[in-house]
Amino acid sequence: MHSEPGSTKFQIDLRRHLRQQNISDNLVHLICEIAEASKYVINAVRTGELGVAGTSNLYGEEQLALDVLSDRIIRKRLVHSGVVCTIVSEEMDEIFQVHTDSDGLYTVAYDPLDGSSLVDVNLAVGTIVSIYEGNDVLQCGRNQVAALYVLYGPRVTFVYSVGKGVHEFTMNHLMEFTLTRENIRMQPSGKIYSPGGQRNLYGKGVEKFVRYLEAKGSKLRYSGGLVPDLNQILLKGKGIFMYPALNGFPEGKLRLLFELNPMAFLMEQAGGAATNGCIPILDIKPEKLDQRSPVFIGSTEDVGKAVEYGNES
Ligand code: AFP
Repeated sequence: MHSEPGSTKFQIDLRRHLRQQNISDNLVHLICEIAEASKYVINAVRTGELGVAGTSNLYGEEQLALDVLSDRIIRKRLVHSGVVCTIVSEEMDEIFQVHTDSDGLYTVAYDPLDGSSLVDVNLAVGTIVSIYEGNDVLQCGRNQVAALYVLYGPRVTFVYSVGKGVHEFTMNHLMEFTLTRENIRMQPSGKIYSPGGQRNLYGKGVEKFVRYLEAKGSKLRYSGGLVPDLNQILLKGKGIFMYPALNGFPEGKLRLLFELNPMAFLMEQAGGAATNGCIPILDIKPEKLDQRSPVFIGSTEDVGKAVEYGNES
């Protein structure tokens, strides 16, 4: 079980916790720099200009001013960290090479403000980050050395894993991240489901899976923001999020490099599962930066059922 707030672990700050994970000083520094950058993103989310930027992202989608501002904040921090060789962002059209030599340095893939279109209706949004060694941006997600997200909700939380469990930090009144949950664990099944995409475009198998979930008493919880929706399942320790293949959209919507690989890494580290319906998300070999994939992610038994139903003819 993970530790509850109020225990002695409550006072551990992020840098101290990272140092206990037996990882490189460069990786400790990099993750702390991302945490620092998130404090400026918070300010942008809370007070920044809303509206469109007049540009489009890697996927050809219209960018909001907040997308561009958040991306610039994080990228600048990564470049000046001194430990990043390569950067890819959902909001940038191409790979950003910081150093040609990758020895001891990291590649960072990130979505600076996932769900940004929810800010103007005051719903929670987040930053999602994937970290790899070396400068190959198309590695399988299983190669990640770290994954994390920052959730800008009623509280600001920072959830990370470096392959040794999943841990949550909460920002205090001094804007410091202190440990609030350690070694977050998933139960094998749950009664929350988070179904993305238009229901009328679901395949027959997925439709039957949703009816199975409703028959077992699962409740629908869906905000349209991947970070808060998955954070709810992770922190409650049960349930399933899905954004399946849709009729006409066989790859679904969610982005492999910037959303699914980091979230799948965290979920597997918490004892959950993440699949595209056939193989684990983390085993998909990316072919292109803007690759999308269907996803079922959460409690192992629920994900297993999704695969069973999905494979029904
Ligand atoms: P944006 O970052 O373009 O707002 O998309 C957010 C997202 O990728 C992810 O956060 C949600 O889970 C998903 O889209 C919601 O998609 P639908 O609006 O189609 O349900």
